[in-house]
Amino acid sequence: MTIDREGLKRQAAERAVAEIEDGMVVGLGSGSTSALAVAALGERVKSGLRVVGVPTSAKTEALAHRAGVPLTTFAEHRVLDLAFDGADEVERGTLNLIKGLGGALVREKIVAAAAKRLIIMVDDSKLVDQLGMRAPVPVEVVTFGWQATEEQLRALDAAPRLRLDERERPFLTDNGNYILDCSFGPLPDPSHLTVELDLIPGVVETGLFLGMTSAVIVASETGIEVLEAPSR
Ligand code: A5P
Repeated sequence: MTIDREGLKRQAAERAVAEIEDGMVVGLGSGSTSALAVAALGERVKSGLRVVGVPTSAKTEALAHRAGVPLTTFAEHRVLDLAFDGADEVERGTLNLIKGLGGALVREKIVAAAAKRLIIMVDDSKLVDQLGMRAPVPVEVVTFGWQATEEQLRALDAAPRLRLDERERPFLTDNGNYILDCSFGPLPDPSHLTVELDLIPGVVETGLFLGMTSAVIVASETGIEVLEAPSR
């Protein structure tokens, strides 16, 4: 029997949205799971919940408008009460993440860092024993001299690939940058790698989200499990 991944994502999304309380400022993630959460939040707003959201992408902004979720910006709110988002990989134990296969990693990381609580929603296929086992690490780079940046990534054995859009042109992020998807393989020391990547000129941000997660809501065929982050 095939697993209903969409149904699992919906369950995780609804569980995350149940944590949102009246008056909260909420970071709205990007990707298919976050889209379901924005829709669920819209339903709660229609029933009287008062919240404002900070979207992590133009796509999420449009979805929030459609769902009737009022929006705000960092000009009004520098600290968010809670942010919800999906992930491409979640490392068991540490709850470190790889994010950005949807291309919104820079804004997602800014929102995650500004949130008192970051709730990640996944189905169980995203859980891994070590980051890098399934997904590449997306690295957002400025377009100027991206080939030189790529060369420096190659020197780190990243096997970088310029991300293309559906028309085979370079994929442009909401920030007007490119993404190089870097396949390092399993990452025993992602903290060290983050430092190395951040030192490369032209690198804007990476999809390694380390020590940011508060909790992960995992939906599987056996039900919902909430993994709380280890105390830091
Ligand atoms: C967007 O840039 C990503 O970080 C998404 O949060 C991630 O790709 C998960 O997406 P899905 O919810 O579509 O699996």
